[in-house]
Amino acid sequence: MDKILNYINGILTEPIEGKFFHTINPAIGKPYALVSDSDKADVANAVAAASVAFPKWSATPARDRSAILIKIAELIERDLDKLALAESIDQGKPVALAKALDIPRAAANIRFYATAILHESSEAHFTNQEAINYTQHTPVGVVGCISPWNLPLYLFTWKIAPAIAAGCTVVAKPSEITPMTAYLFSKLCIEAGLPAGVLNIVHGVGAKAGQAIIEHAEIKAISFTGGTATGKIIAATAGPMFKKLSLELGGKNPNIIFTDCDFEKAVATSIQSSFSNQGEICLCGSRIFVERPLYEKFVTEFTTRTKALIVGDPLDEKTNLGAIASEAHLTKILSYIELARQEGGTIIQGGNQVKLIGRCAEGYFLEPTIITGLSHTCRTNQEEIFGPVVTIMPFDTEEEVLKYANSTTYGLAATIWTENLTRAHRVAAKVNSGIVWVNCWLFRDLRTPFGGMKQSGIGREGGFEALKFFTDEKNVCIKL
Ligand code: TXE
Repeated sequence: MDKILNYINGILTEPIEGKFFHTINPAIGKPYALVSDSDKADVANAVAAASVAFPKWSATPARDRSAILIKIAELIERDLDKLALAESIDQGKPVALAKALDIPRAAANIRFYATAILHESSEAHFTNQEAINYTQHTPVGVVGCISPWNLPLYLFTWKIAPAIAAGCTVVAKPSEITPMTAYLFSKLCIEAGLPAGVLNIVHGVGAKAGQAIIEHAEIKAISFTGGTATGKIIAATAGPMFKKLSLELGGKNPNIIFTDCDFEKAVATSIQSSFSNQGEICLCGSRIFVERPLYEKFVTEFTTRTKALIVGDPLDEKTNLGAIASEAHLTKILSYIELARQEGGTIIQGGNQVKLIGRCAEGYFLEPTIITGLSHTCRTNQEEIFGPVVTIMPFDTEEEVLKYANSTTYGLAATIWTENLTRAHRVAAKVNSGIVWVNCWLFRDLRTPFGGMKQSGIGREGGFEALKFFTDEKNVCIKL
C-alpha cells in the first residue's frame, strides 16, 4: 500500500514513531493507502524547519516568491487529471466535479496570491502638516493551517497560498480523512523548487497532530476550516496564547425563494446548492424557504429533478452524487434523517442509504433527501447536517422569512431569489450572513471577503484580507 509521508524541511519523511493508519476509499469502503500518524515530535520538527526557513523566505523579494508559486500552480494544471482522480478516490466526490472545480480552483488559489503580492501597497496617513504615518505589513512568522475533508486540495491551498505568498512559513495539516492530494502537492512543491522548510505538511489525526500545531508556542497564527465544535477547541487553546485566529466553521444556510424569482434558474441552481459534492460544502443551502404562492410548484419541480440525480460510482462521468466522505459521516447524516422523522418531518424524497452493485457495493452512498413539514426551530433545522439533505418550508412575508433565516447559531451564507432589485437589497441587508448570493450560488470572486458571522467563524479569508491576516501591521509616525 502507498504511504502518505510527511513533508518536513523539504523532504518526504516517515513519522518519528513509524506509525501509520489507513485511509479509506469511501466509494468502495476499503483502505487503499497508509497515512503518517504524526505526533507532537513530528510537529516540533516541522516548526523547527519552518522557523529556520522564515528569515530567508520573509526577506525573499515578492517577485521571487511569486515565481515559485506560479510554478506550483502550473504543475497543478499539468497534473489536473491525476489530482482529480486522486481527490475523487480519497473523498468520494465525482471525478468530473474534482476536474471542473476542486483542482482548477487549487491552481487558481495559488495564482491569485502569487500575483496579489505583486500589487500590494500600504497606507499612509498625514496628520495635518505635522506628521506622516505609514503602515508596514510584515509576515507574522510560522503559521499553522488546518483544513477539512470536503474540498481537500481546494481548501488546503486556499490557506497556504496567502500564508506563503505573504512571506510566512507554514506547518499545515490536511484532514486525516482526505490526505492524498496534499501529499501529491508536497511532491509538486519539491519539483517547483520551493525552499526547504517554507511549507511543512504533517499528516495525522486532529486530536494529536492538529492539537500539537495549535498548542505550539512558536506558531503565531492559525487558519482553520472545519466543524464549529473543533473551532471552539482551537479558540480555547490558541486564544489564551494570543495567536491570531481565522476560523471558517459550519453553516446552516438559508435559500430564500420569492414568488417573483426566475423559476427555472431558482430550481436549477437550488439543485446544485443542495446536493453538489453530496451536500458536503459549508456553503450549501440546507434550508429552503419558499414564498407560499410558489411553494407547491417549487416542491413538485425540485423533487422531480432531485429524483433524476444519479447516485453512483464517482469515477463514472455521469454520476451526480458520489460517496459520502466516511462511514462515520454517513452514520451521522442518517441519524439526522431519523431525527427529522421523530420531529414530525415528512421525507418526500430519498432518506435511505444506496446500495450500489459491483465495484462500489460496500461504498457509503446516500439518496439526495428532501424533508418537509418541519418547524424552523427543530434540531433538524438548527444543526449542521453537512450532507445531501434539505428541508423545504413555506413563508408568507419578508419579515417572517428573515426571522426563520436568522434563527440559527450560524451565519455563513444565504441565497436570495427575486427579480425585485429593491427587495434583494433589503433582504440582503437584513440577513445575518457573511456571504449573500442573489440569483446565483457559489459565484466566487477571490478578491471578496469570505467568512461567517456568529458561530460560523471569525475573520475573513479571500483577497487582501487573507494576506493581512498573515502579516502584522506596524504604524510608523514621522514628525515633520
Ligand atoms: O471536522 P473537524 P469533522 C462540519 C460538518 C461535519 C463536522 C465535523 O458539520 O459533520 O464539521 O467534521 C482537524 N486541533 N464541517 O469532525 O474535526 C482535523 O484533523 C487541531 C464543516 O471531520 O473539524 C481536520 O484536519 N485540529 C466544514 C480539521 O480539523 C483538529 C468542513 C477539520 O476536522 C482538532 C468539515 C484539534 N483538536 C466539517 N480536531 C466546513 N466549514 O467546511 C480536529 N482537527
